[in-house]
Amino acid sequence: MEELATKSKVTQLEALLTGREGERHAVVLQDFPDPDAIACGFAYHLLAAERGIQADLIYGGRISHQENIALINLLEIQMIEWGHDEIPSNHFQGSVFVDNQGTTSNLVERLEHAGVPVLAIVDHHDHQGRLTAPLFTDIRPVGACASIFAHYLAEEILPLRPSKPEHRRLATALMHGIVSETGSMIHAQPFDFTAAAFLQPFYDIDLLMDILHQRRNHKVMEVIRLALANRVSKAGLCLSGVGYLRGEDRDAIPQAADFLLTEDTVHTAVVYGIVTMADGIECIHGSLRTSKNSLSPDAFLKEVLGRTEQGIFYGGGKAGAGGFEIPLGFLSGNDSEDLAQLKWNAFDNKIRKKFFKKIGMEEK
Ligand SMILES: [Mn+2]
Repeated sequence: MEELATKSKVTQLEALLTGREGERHAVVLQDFPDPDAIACGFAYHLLAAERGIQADLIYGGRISHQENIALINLLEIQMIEWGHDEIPSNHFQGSVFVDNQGTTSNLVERLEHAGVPVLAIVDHHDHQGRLTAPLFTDIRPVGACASIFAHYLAEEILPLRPSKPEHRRLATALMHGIVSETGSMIHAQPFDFTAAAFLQPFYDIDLLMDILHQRRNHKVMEVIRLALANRVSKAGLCLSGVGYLRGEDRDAIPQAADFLLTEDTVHTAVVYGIVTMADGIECIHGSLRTSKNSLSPDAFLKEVLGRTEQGIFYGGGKAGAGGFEIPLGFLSGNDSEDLAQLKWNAFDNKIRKKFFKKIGMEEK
């Protein structure tokens, strides 16, 4: 079944890429790209390059996780931190969304404003309904988005050669994406295992080890300490607010959630904090991790947090993990210490109330 689906998708994707020589595409990653997204972007970059198309990997936030920095440095993957600049019209002839559907990228509105058509969406999160790509959409609930690209490669959309260094780097990136996205294959599905088996002859084991064995930096350790100190658990749900964080430290949040999930009485951990970006704009970022099979992070976060007046959900996810972003809008900005503390308390309380209410455990 999956094989047939992949074959027809590869035919469609080849048709999409034909006759586009000389074009420049924006490969849009989520604002805080993870290894799965980076690998998928790199895959699109190489298969587009083969057809004379330049594909730039762009993202609107930061890369802060030490493992991700190692990944792009060691595998020589070019990424563009777009920042707050407008996107000039005619700069890109199309956009491609990998490992996201535009709901976790602040570049979407600027791309729309510049009139850049959405050419393709390849993702493994549940349908988010924000964007449509009439020419090419491949959304499947598999363990890693990188597995989808590995299956495209197995169908020879770009025939891999072990002698080509960039092909070895691509296979290594995809393998790393699959491993990190599936909790070291524990949550992997048959589709992810066959993807990994296909990549095995091509990836570089030493490089993979180097990327995986990055140590945690001091800030991440501090956020984990805060997450431990502030955690409140009820009926297996563990919540922890870690207060204010700089944009470059934002990736400590999912790492803290991973850590809280290791407590034996916890099946679901949620860690959140107020992240301040360079221009003073603030936004609550949260990560959810669960080991409970019956809990859908996507549905759970949508029900708990709801959506904006524009109808966009604050959160979403996939099997085992999810995330949310709540912009503080008017309440953003550098405040006095007292006001900052008040603001944090208000959001912290509100978030805790909403989550505990959902599981029938109201806070006193
Ligand atoms: Mn992913």
